[in-house]
Order: sequence, then C-alpha cells, then structure tokens
Amino acid sequence: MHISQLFYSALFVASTALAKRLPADHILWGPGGPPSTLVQRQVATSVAAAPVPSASKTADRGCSNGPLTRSCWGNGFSISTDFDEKWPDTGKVRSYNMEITNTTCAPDGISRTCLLINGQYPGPTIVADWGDTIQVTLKNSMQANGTGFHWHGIRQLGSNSEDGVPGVTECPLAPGQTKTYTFKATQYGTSWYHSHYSVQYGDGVVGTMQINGPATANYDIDLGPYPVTDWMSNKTMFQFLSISNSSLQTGQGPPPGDNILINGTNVNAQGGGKYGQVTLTPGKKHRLRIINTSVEAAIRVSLDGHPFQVITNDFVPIKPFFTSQLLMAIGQRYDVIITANQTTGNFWFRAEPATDCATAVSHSGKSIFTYAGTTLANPTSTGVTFETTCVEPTTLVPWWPSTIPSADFASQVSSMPVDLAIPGVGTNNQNIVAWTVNLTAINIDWEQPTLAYIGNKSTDYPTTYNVLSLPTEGIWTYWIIQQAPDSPVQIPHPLHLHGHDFWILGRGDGVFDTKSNLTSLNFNNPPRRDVTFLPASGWVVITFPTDNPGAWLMHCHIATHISAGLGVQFLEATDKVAAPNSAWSNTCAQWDSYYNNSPIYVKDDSGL
Ligand SMILES: *[C@@H]1O[C@H](CO)[C@@H](O)[C@H](O)[C@H]1NC(C)=O
Ligand SMILES: *[C@@H]1O[C@H](CO)[C@@H](O)[C@H](O)[C@H]1NC(C)=O
Ligand SMILES: *[C@@H]1O[C@H](CO)[C@@H](O)[C@H](O)[C@H]1NC(C)=O
Ligand SMILES: *[C@@H]1O[C@H](CO)[C@@H](O)[C@H](O)[C@H]1NC(C)=O
Ligand SMILES: *[C@@H]1O[C@H](CO)[C@@H](O)[C@H](O)[C@H]1NC(C)=O
Ligand SMILES: *[C@@H]1O[C@H](CO)[C@@H](O)[C@H](O)[C@H]1NC(C)=O
Ligand SMILES: *[C@@H]1O[C@H](CO)[C@@H](O)[C@H](O)[C@H]1NC(C)=O
Ligand SMILES: *[C@@H]1O[C@H](CO)[C@@H](O)[C@H](O)[C@H]1NC(C)=O
Ligand SMILES: *[C@@H]1O[C@H](CO)[C@@H](O)[C@H](O)[C@H]1NC(C)=O
Ligand SMILES: *[C@@H]1O[C@H](CO)[C@@H](O)[C@H](O)[C@H]1NC(C)=O
Ligand SMILES: [Cu+2]
Repeated sequence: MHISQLFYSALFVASTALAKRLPADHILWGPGGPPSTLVQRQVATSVAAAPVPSASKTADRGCSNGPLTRSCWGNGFSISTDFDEKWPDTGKVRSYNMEITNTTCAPDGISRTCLLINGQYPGPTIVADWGDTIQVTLKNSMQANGTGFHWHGIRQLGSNSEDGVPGVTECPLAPGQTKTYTFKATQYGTSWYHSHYSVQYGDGVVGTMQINGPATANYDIDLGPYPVTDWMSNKTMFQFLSISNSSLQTGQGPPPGDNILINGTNVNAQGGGKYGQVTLTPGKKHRLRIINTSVEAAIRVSLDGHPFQVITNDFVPIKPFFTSQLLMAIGQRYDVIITANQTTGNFWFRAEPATDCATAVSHSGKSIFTYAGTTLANPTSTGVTFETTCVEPTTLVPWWPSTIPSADFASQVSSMPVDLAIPGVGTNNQNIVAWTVNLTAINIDWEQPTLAYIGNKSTDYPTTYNVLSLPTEGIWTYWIIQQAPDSPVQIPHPLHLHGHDFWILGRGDGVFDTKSNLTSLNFNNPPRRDVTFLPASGWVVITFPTDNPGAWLMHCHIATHISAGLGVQFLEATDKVAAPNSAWSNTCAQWDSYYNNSPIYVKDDSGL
C-alpha cells in the first residue's frame, strides 16, 4: 500500500470511530463487551536493533567520579556507557521498609486527612547507586484501601511483576498485608515512586528516588531531590475526584488545586504554614533534582537571579543548556546545576501553575534559597517573567545520540485518538463520563491483573483492558497520539509510558497530516524521556523499541484522567514474561479475601 493510503486509512478508522457516539452504559465497559480479540500490530519487514551505539558511547576507564570529573563513574562505566545495554553489577542491595498509615498532616499549615509513608510527607527518599538492587518492603496499615507502589521511570527490565500497577502487574496489597518489591537501577538520575491505586497518591503516598551516576556537567554539591506538587489543602484526593467527576460531566475541567508544595511545604493563602529553605554555599555549583509530583497541575519553576544549567530530563542525560525557567508536566524531572555566584543573600525559588497548560492552582509555591552565612529572611529578589505557552523546552538533546529507523514508520505507525466522551450531555442524561483512547476507556479488574492472564496463557482480555499487542521483539513501534478534533475538551495531557523511555519524533497542532507533517518528524537523536505533553488540539508522535517483555501501561498522568480511563496497555512479547511466583499469587489471595468480604469502599473508577 502507498504510504499516504496507510495514513489515511489509520485516520479514517479514527474519524469514523469518533463519529459514532456510544450509548452511555457502554462507555466504561467498552463497545463490544468482553472478551475481545487482541489487536495484532503489523510486523516490520526489516528488524532494526534497539538504539544504535555510536562512536561516542565507549566507556572510559580508570577515571572516577568527582566534582571536576562528573562524566566519569568508575570500573569502565561513564556518561558514555549505553545504559540500554550495560550497567554496573555492584552486588549491593538497598533495602527500605515502608508503611502506609491513615493519619493527618498539615504541609501548608492546614490540617487534613493524609495517607503517609512512615509518617512523613513526602515519603522517604530512596538513594542508590547505578547498578544497585533496590528492595522495598511495603506494609499497608490503612483500614480501607488497597495499595501498590509504582517506581516511575524504572525500566524494570525482566521484572514486569515489580512495576506496581494494580490490575496490570499485581493485585492491590490488602489492608494489614506486606509485600516486597525488588528491582535493579539500570538507569541513573532522579525520579519518584507513588501509589498507582486509583487517585491515592494525591493523599500523600509519594516519595523520591535518587540514583547516583555520572553527569554531563560538573558540580560540587548534590542538594538531592526537590519535589514540587499541587495540593488540596482541606479535602482528600478521593473527595476531589468526586467533585472533579461531577464537573467533568458538564464538560468543565476539574476545580483548581488549593496550593503548591515545594519539598513538602509552603505557606497557605491565609499566611499560615512556612516556606521551605535551602542553603547554598557561596561560589559552589549545586545540583538540584526537580520533580513534578502533581496530581493535576503543570508547573513552571525558577530561582531568582540564578539560571539553571539543565543536565538531565527524566532518566536521560542531555547536552547541558541554560534556562531561567522550566515548565514541568506531571512526572517529569529536570536535574539542574545552580551556581551560587551572586552577592550573598536570600532568593525566592518560585513554582507557578502553568495556566496555559489548562491547569490552575489557587496559590503559588515559593521557597527560600539562602547563601550560607546570610541571615534567613523573606527575600526581596525579583523573578523572571514566566512564559505563557504550554510547550516543552526544544533544547532537550540526549547526550548520546540515537538514530531511529524511519523506513518502517509507515508500515508500523498507528493512530490513537484521545477523546472525552460525555454521553450524559445531550443524549440520555446518564451522567457517565470517561476519557477514551480509540473510543475505549481503560477499566481494569483488580482481582484479575493482566499478568494473571499472561500467566494463564489466556488472551481473553475484556475490551476495557485496552490492550495493544506487540508480539515481535526487537522492532520499533510508532504511535501518533491525536486529540480527537471533535472532543469537547481539548487540553494538554502529560503522557507517561511504563517500562520504557520513548523518543519524541514530532508534535504539532491540528490533525496529523501525512503530506505536510511526515517530513517534519525528527529521526535523528530526537528527545528521549518517559513523560511528554500531548498538546491541546494537536498530536505527538512517539516511538519505542520492543526490548522489554511485559505488560506496560501508557497513560495520562493527570490523576483524574487516568482514573476516568485515559490509558492503554502494551503487551510486549508476553511469551517471554516470567509466570508470577507464589508470593505474587499470595498477594492476590489476600486481596480476594479482603475485597470479597465486605470492603468498606468499592472500586468506582478505572482503578489506576
Ligand atoms: C482513613 O480514616 C478515615 C477516618 O477514620 C476513614 O474515613 C477513611 O476511610 C480511612 N481511609 C483509609 C484509606 O483507610
Ligand atoms: C479509599 O479510601 C478513601 C478514604 O480515605 C475512600 O474515599 C475511597 O473510596 C477508597 N477507595 C477504595 C477503592 O477503596
Ligand atoms: C476549603 O477552603 C476553601 C477556602 O480556602 C473553602 O472555600 C472551602 O469551602 C473549603 N472546603 C472544605 C471542604 O472545607
Ligand atoms: C463518577 O460519576 C459516575 C456517574 O455518576 C459514577 O458512576 C462514578 O461512581 C463516579 N466516580 C467517582 C470516582 O466519583
Ligand atoms: C527536602 O526536605 C527534606 C526533609 O525535610 C530534607 O532532608 C532535604 O534536604 C530537602 N531538600 C532540599 C533540596 O532542600
Ligand atoms: C506539574 O505538571 C502539571 C501537569 O502536567 C503542570 O500543570 C504543573 O505546572 C507542573 N508543576 C511543576 C512544578 O512543574
Ligand atoms: C553566574 O553563573 C551563571 C551560570 O550559572 C552565569 O550565566 C553568570 O554569568 C554568572 N554570573 C556572574 C556574576 O559571574
Ligand atoms: C482502534 O480501533 C479500531 C476499531 O476497533 C481498530 O481497527 C484499530 O486497530 C484501533 N487502533 C489502535 C491503535 O488500537
Ligand atoms: C487463571 O487461572 C486460574 C486457575 O484456573 C483462574 O482461577 C483465574 O481466574 C485465571 N485468571 C485469568 C485472568 O485468566
Ligand atoms: C502539519 O501540517 C499542517 C497542515 O499542512 C501545518 O499547518 C502544520 O504547521 C504542520 N505541523 C508541523 C509540526 O509540521
Ligand atoms: Cu490527561
């Protein structure tokens, strides 16, 4: 078939599918009803290997990591090592015990119900070195919710069962029960972990991860992770979900969050609470690991008088660049270097909601950066003028280049329309609302995770599992993610893929057009990361290689959107996925006995 015919047929399927609105009672449970057959993707004619190592990807030897040699690591590993293929075998295990309790907290001075890890917000920081094994024993001491931890951005190569997604890779951990996650840090940098059980992470079930490794620029002092998030000051995330659910039914976005917390603290609009404080050493270069752990809002950050030198995006080292501000989608991370070369004093670090990304928060975040030896005081420093267009920086160039094969693009690419289905409006008033991908809202069954189907060698997935089968290993898969032009709500969605980084080949407004837009795609070292914006009223084209067998969720990271269905699962080379072990099955048995015997609350969303 000619290339343009393929495109038009893909878009035709999308647009005809969109033209037919489904009856309300089918929206959450899918058009055909279970079971459905798998969508088998076409197999590429030529098999391209995963990222091609370039000449620059040869590890140095005999050079160890230090303030002036951050590109070194040691034992033959460095910033030039291809971490898709190779990582240190340290033999070290970093063990943590974590317990979630249902308690109260007041991070901005206003007290509310919170679900906390080890009684603290954010939870403990996991610190490991590149190549270490991380082992976390999690106890659920809540009375009335299941739980599970997802390790955002961790590749989980060969360890799909540790990805922590209830209904996909595990059953939820029932109240009173304990389980242990074990996985390897094959990449280095900064990330976070959080509950993937409905919208629970918004109530406090969040912590940060620092994986030490080489870097693309030098620095003296590592200040560690610096999470920035929106926050509901006087309601729980489950209450917010229910409010947001009602407003979605009338086509409205969710109500604004109340506040922004920086490293777990801020003042509130009434003046209570307190600013966080960070000390800078005059003359030194400081690495700060900024993470957006929001539930709803995109955030812009800056430090008055101090440009950021950006050295990584997500878990990917990049060519360093300077900027005075950064826009961060939920789940995105930027590691930056700050040089303390100003006249000593106090400076505001600012975190503002990005209203142009269709997000609103009633109160902005601030914290204070103080030069050592200066008296702490509220700064009088002046901030930059924040940009007003919701676009990611265009300067994100991976440190070592990947060339993506373009020959298979046309035969491999599929289009995924993203739509908000509001059948209650203008049809039969049934008030069920759902975000859909290719017209189906994802909705999993906690008792029957995808890994249980894989373990049974069953392919009888319900339609609402939104599975996309990728049976062939070692090929690149290409996806046009498209805002449905007739969707009643078109806003930017921060899309996150589990088990992989993706490469972003292009992005634009309107409907992807083969004639004009194919040539604009960048196959030569495009940006690589694990979260990116699908622009409002537009498209983004991503690709990733099938080099990690498992069931991997791809979803919008806005908590209320994945709750309402905005996700798909890629089933990659499932014949290579290890069958679940007895501890895994035991967690399911414990969950069944809890959930089948009068749970206090029942599932009322996608479960994710
Ligand atoms: C937390 O405690 C409150 C008040 O006792 C209760 O209503 C709520 O269900 C509990 N939540 C969880 C997740 O245990
Ligand atoms: C989780 O607990 C919250 C209360 O803390 C409750 O509102 C919600 O319905 C519970 N959800 C499930 C599915 O257990
Ligand atoms: C939360 O506080 C806001 C004002 O800050 C108020 O309008 C709202 O009613 C409060 N909500 C609850 C549930 O107390
Ligand atoms: C959202 O609204 C629908 C329709 O009223 C309802 O069935 C569902 O339980 C609601 N979900 C939540 C999380 O409030
Ligand atoms: C963030 O807060 C934690 C806990 O208070 C603290 O240990 C850490 O140093 C803070 N991070 C920064 C960058 O200040
Ligand atoms: C976090 O991401 C959300 C949604 O993508 C965005 O609205 C918010 O501004 C981001 N926050 C920060 C601090 O970058
Ligand atoms: C301070 O360092 C920044 C880079 O972080 C540089 O752009 C700026 O020119 C320096 N300022 C002074 C006064 O040296
Ligand atoms: C979308 O759905 C249509 C109709 O069911 C199907 O033919 C197509 O393969 C699906 N596209 C994707 C990307 O799954
Ligand atoms: C897997 O097989 C077991 C044993 O036959 C059965 O109880 C379970 O329901 C099956 N689950 C799935 C998802 O196929
Ligand atoms: C895509 O094609 C359309 C229609 O020709 C054009 O307006 C738009 O600028 C193109 N976008 C990109 C990013 O190439
Ligand atoms: Cu979204």
